[in-house]
Amino acid sequence: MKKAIIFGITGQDGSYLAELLLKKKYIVHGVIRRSSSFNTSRLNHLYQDPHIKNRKLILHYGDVTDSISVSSLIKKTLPHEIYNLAAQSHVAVSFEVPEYTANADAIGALRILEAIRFHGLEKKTKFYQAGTSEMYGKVMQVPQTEKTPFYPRSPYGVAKVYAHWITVNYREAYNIFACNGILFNHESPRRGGTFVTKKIVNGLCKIKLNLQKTLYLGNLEAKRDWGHAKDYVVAMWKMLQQKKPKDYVIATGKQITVKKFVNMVLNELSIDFLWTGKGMNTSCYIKNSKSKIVAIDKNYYRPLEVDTLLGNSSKAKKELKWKISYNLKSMIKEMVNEELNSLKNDKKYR
Ligand code: NAP
Ligand code: F7E
Repeated sequence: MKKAIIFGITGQDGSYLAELLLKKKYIVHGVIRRSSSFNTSRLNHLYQDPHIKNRKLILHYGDVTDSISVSSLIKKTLPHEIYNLAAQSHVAVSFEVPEYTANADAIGALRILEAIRFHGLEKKTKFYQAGTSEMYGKVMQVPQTEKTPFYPRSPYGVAKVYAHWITVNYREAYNIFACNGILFNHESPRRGGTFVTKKIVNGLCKIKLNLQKTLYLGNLEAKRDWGHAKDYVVAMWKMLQQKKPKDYVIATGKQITVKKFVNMVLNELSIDFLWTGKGMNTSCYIKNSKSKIVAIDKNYYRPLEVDTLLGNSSKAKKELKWKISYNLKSMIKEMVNEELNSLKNDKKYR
């Protein structure tokens, strides 16, 4: 029976990956951080009581900024596969907490790789590093491939470039089966509330249900290549099942602006709308009314922006036989439906 350990199991991707691996009959060890409030809501449906014999999902406290906890967890579990999804993953927040972001997102990867080497697990344990399109930043080529040079534009992007290269370095120096997934933005109903897609879906659903008047956003002109997290975790697993460890771009190959994403959500909610103004003065109204439903707040602009991202995942399609099952429309439909249901069931609003 295969054993995997997921650092970052409580996050969006961690929860989908845990589901996938449990379905494939893995024993899944998940690393969670101690928190004063529960941080396991995305895992509730998978949770198994510690008193159950032969349980398949086992949670451990740990933190990728704490070498000893990383090392002892790896020694204790002796996993066949390690997925490093742990990160301070918010780009805007990385400008506010750059040092912590570097510690967790850059050195975190090194700590795991060093533990594999230190415990002599180079031949047994495969490693996946959660890389990101943010490493391309100010893009040097369109669309971006595995060969496109990096030009990160945030402390988050810079930290992830270190994690990328240290993964390549340990692969080449110690023959560890280590892969970098270079994943473009991926979303789902489980996306954290401060990322733009979830924030838009949540805000506009509340407006639809008369629970909120206006949604405040930042730069509406940024273009992103948005896919569904459920499809993207399949690619992570596939990378570790290949004969040779390699790096892969995972993307849809389509991009739209944040503004167009807003339009698609409004259409899904059957709200007729009209945009007015430009730049900071852009607003969106319910058609033929004075209800301003979207406005700009300059606080949501970043010190530096990544203007456009578009991925080419031909290599993953060919070598991993990786396929996408969602398109943007079906993903938005799922996000909107789940949001409306959860708002309607939320005691706060009943
Ligand atoms: P997410 O929802 O923010 O989840 C991040 C996970 O990392 C959470 O479980 C979080 O724990 C954990 N974590 C944070 N700091 C940690 C630390 N010091 N030690 C241990 N765990 C820590 O992110 P996601 O969207 O699932 O993304 C997963 C990974 O892929 C991240 O590394 C992200 O940077 C990367 N990535 C994401 C995207 C995307 O579009 N989603 C694209 C490319 C790459 P808590 O729950 O306690 O906060
Ligand atoms: O922003 C703009 C913002 O925070 C997308 C992370 O998963 O994907 C994610 O990073 C765009 C940016 O994602 C708001 O300026 C406008 O241009 O949803 P986001 P991100 O920065 O692309 C990459 C691949 C990762 O690896 C990261 O971990 O939307 N935007 N108005 C806004 N963004 C936010 N958050 N909030 C706004 O109000």
